[in-house]
Amino acid sequence: MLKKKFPANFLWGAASSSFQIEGTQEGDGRGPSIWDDFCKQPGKIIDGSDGSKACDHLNLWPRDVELLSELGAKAYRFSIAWPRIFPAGKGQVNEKGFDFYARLIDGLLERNIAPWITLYHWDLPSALERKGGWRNRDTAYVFADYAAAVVERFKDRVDHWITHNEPWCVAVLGHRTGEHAPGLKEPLAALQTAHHVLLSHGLTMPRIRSLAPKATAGITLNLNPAYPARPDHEEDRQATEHFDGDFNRWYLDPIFRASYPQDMMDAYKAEGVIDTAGWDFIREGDLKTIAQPIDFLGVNYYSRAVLGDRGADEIKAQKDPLRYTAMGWEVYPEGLKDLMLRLNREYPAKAYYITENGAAYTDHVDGDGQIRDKHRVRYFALHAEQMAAICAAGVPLRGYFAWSIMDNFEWAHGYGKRFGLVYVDYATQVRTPKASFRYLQKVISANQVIDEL
Ligand code: IFM
Repeated sequence: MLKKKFPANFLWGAASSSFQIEGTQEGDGRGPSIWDDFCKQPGKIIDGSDGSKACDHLNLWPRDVELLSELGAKAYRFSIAWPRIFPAGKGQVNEKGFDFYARLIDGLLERNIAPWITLYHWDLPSALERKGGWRNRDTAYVFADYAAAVVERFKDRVDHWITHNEPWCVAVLGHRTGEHAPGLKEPLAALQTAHHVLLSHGLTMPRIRSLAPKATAGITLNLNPAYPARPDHEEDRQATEHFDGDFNRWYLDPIFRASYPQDMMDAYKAEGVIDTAGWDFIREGDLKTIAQPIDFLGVNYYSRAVLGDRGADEIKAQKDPLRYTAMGWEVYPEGLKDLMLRLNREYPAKAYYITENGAAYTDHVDGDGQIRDKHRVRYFALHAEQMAAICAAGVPLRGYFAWSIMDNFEWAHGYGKRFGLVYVDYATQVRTPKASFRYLQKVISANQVIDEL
């Protein structure tokens, strides 16, 4: 039997990110970001949409704070849009940007909701992209200055900082597969980006420490436990090891061990990713900088990866919402436990937080206006059960942020994939809590897993 109660101080919250919800109205002084540019390129966003309106959170934030409060959230994880603070990435400050976040932070504090700020959730100022973006080492230093300016401004009110969200996505989706901004398909650029993003994390940590000595700070990684489809096949086992190296260890090792995994360095070289300049972009001392002590590791968990041929039945199962979400991601709550036990063993941290977890499903608004998203309820219930077991196993898992407080702009998928606890009618901007919102509300208030409603 799984133990179903959560520890007394378990932190419950919900998450979002700037570009996905704010809206980028002209006239507010915000500069363009790589995502504004990317959305303008034909064919990049499935439904041809962009972030100009999104959830209009820039204006409707008081309602969103009310919803967080109604949910019972003790914390809200959101990101600051870098180009809203520094429209050109550095130099001139946009005070209106600071004012917006100050209002939001104060609104949260009035309701006893702790702000957890992510400093980078992908909206790089376009001006910096023109100088090479994350391929350019200078960006790491410019990021640390931007981050320090934000921490300096809000250190009296904000005690929790996350430097980056999901460096893998920034590096690989943005620079290797081209699915995300800036849309490059250059494997070497992806490795350079990963390194400079991690370096910027390492440069920023001591800045946070000296500006806000009492604050806690860390980084969020998206991690996917990997499994061979056929454990008795050597090729599946090898593919699993490679996936784990590329997706998980490439980020965990530098942060926790001050080194890149040697097997992956060899693999990238063998695959021809590394050119004649070799690993020049990794300079002496960088890894020591990256491996700054962190107060917590943020973990974004959605699914697992299975490497090798899983057979025709599994392909059919992809249509079954009990098995796969609308993103085509397998519902595999056990993976969360496998992952957290492994992290605790191999990459021990003072604390872990699940900084994202959730599911996209096609929602229907019933005749009575309700959204009975039973598959999402089930998804949360199954993951909550695993979390209770993870805590009971002694892993210092201290909190959980559901992704996402509301439906929003799901990057290259546009507005078609809904992850929200709250349904957003994009035409009217009316917000309606879904059944999953009510479910999580009960879990939070009881601080224990509740059987599905
Ligand atoms: O919407 C994203 C979020 O921005 C980063 N993590 C995964 C979510 C779902 O794809």
